[in-house]
Amino acid sequence: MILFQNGTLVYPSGSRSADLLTDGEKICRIASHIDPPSGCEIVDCAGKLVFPGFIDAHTHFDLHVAGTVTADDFSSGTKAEIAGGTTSVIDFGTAYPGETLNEGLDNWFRKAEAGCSCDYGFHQTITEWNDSISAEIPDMIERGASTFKIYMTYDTQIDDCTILKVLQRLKECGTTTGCHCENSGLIDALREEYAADERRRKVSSHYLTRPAAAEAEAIGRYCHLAEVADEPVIDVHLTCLEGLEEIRAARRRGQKVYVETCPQYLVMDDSLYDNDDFDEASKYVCAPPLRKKTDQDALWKAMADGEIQTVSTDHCSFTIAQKELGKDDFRKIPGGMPGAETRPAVIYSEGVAKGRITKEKMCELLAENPARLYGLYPKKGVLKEGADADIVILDPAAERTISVKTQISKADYAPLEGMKLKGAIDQVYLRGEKVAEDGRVIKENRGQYLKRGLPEFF
Ligand code: DUC
Ligand code: ZN
Ligand code: ZN
Repeated sequence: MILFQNGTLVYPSGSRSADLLTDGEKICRIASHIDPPSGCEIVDCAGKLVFPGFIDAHTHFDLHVAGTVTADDFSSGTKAEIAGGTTSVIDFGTAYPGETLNEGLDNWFRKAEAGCSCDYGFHQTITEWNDSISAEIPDMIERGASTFKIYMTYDTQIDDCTILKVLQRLKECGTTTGCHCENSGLIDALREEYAADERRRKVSSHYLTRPAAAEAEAIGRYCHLAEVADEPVIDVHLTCLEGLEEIRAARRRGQKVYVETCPQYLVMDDSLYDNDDFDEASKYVCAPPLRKKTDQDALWKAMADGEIQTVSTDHCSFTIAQKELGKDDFRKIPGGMPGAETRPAVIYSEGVAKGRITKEKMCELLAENPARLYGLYPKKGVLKEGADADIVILDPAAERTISVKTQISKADYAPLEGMKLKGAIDQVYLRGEKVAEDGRVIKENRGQYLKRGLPEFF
């Protein structure tokens, strides 16, 4: 048993000073004062914030992209996550064209055999549609990969006709899907135009060929398809005000649209691409791309106002050498960046410590909402009797500086190198066991598979 004494326990509805007792893998009691049972270990949390373990519902570990594979597999990716306070991840399994959904999921289970240091689950990506794939949706739910992913761009994209059929089928099965929303045709046309001119094959063309309009149009279309299917949907990695306006319009029509954003869209902007040093500028290539400071402000406000439900990483890491695959042509730069170990600390420092959101809102965005939306609640996402004892102790008085030197991710750069953070993730417990302290993993490979239930449409 472990007794966490004198901490401030954080809940979306408000925080409370209380003691928390664990028994094995579970939280067994929460009260304003708990007398230590004999032989129990005591953790003094005075002056600290006690959060439920954070959930990262958007990772790409061991993913093949642009002729290469992400720097992080499940082993290094989940170590990075747990070190930073994330106790559960949901990665995007993919059934590529020609594969059954079951084969795609089997493949992701094999990837996770690399060893997981936090608990892990899968969404399943649908890249084609026919009667037999439709018939496999209940299998995915039965196997715990109960939510899905679709793309409106990349070679994994499906067209509008297919999206509608997918949404109708998922509605029948009581679940939903996230969607990568970007207008593929618009982007392809601009990429061809820019690439035709050798002087415009540089990194900055990446963001200029993926404008906010491409994202907003796709979000609007996705929402309208969902309106026809009468299906709640999830927009992953929202980056911009224009896209948010489309979501507001859908909600005014009475639709349920859940929105995720990521730290990179909150603290970095597109001026980072306007750098003649290829290695520097290409670090930030991801899709959708970084936007403007005005978009960052709109996203922070939307988080505070409850218009955004979750903050995940979209962790998709590459080394500088891998980014150099696109040295002569921006279209060949593998898209994505690392963020697994910094997400909670960055959201605390840039969000809570700067007064943009409350700590209670942070708890909602990084723990309770993803747990509810992705079928993990109340096992995960909340400090409650009977819940898993996934506990993160955050020291608001500590200060840290982000550096690649202490990074666990195999990306050999930190996008936020040198950023000074107020507050630090002090200790991390996974199902009652201390697994990380002060950014270091002290127990590896303790992660278990999360067989998730159906989403809760709150
Ligand atoms: N965007 C990226 O930048 N990388 C991986 C997938 C995605 O949608
Ligand atoms: Zn995406
Ligand atoms: Zn992604």
